[in-house]
Amino acid sequence: MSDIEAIKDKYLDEISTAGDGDALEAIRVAALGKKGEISLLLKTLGKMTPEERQTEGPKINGARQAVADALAAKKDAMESEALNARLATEKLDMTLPPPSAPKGSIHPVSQVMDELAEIFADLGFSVATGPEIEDDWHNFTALNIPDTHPARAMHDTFYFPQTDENDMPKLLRTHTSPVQIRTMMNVAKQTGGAGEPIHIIAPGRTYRSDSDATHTPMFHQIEGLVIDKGIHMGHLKWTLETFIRAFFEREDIELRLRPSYFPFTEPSAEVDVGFSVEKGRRIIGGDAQGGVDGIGGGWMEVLGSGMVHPNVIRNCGLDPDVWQGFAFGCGIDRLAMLKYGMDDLRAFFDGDLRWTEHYGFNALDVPTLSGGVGA
Ligand code: 2NL
Repeated sequence: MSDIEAIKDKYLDEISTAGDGDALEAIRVAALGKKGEISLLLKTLGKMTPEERQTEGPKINGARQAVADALAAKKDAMESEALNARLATEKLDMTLPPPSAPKGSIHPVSQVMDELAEIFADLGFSVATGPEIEDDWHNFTALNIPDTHPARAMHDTFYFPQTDENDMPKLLRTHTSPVQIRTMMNVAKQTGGAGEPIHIIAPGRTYRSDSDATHTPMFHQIEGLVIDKGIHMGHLKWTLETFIRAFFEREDIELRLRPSYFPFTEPSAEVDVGFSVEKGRRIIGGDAQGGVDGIGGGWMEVLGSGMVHPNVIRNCGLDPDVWQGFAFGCGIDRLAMLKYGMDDLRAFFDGDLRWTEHYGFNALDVPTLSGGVGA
């Protein structure tokens, strides 16, 4: 056997027993690298006689090719062996839950608004919306609020600077009532003043220049309006009772209507909800008159309401002798606090992620009546 055959066999032998990629690479460098044994042999071809070259050339080139082929084949074999080993040991368990992706949460105010929309949809109410920047007329005048009413004073209402004296003063709505005003006016317009029944709720942002532990300059309100024929206080009380019981998810909640005054309703009533005390905490519902000496129960004011003032109906272009109705209003933030147990209103609007993560709701937990609102 010639030298070149021996060299080739040596490398093929080494290749066949190489244990890993590093060993294989070392063999490649030793044989076919720049200063590799076979590379050096190839260089000797130049100094040979043509006859020698004719016999040695094919042998050396054959050896180079054989070693290169063996290296490539061994590399392939190693790789498929490694892959087979992984396939044999690694398993993907499709039944495991997927890794959790970062996700946001639904703010309690949004959750409560969705709950309210769901509860009132079941009673035949639809959701109405309108602009947050309003004018004097829709926010005050149409609602029978006289020019001298303290609610119009600068300290309560955010007014925009007036650029033109002839423009109506613009302001941030102080309640969502202008939404009902606009709805009634649209109905009057579309029916040529004849009118038709209205059952709406108007949830949304409202603004007052007020800021302390229980008041933020921006807060959320929901108002409800029913306009129909022969509507009376009994309809109002039943509707509020049904709403409050559905919202707090218990049947043993008493409502107490106290005579009150609002310019836009007559008669007007403030609505108290009965609470009881459990483990030192006030719980909506239960025996409001239980306990001893007023400890163990009581009444909490949560709503304002009344029969829509005839002037308001008339201001919107409808005939108050034909159409009557009731209306109510309450703070959404307060409802959320009472239901979900937050005690500081200001935290609602601080934007602290720790708060929203704690009190927020899963986006897939859409409130439904069948699932228990807020379940
Ligand atoms: C409260 C009192 C109330 C209304 C809002 C209303 C709206 C129209 C006509 C008549 Cl368009 N009334 N809304 C009525 C009574 C009370 O809210 O204490 N809110 C927090």
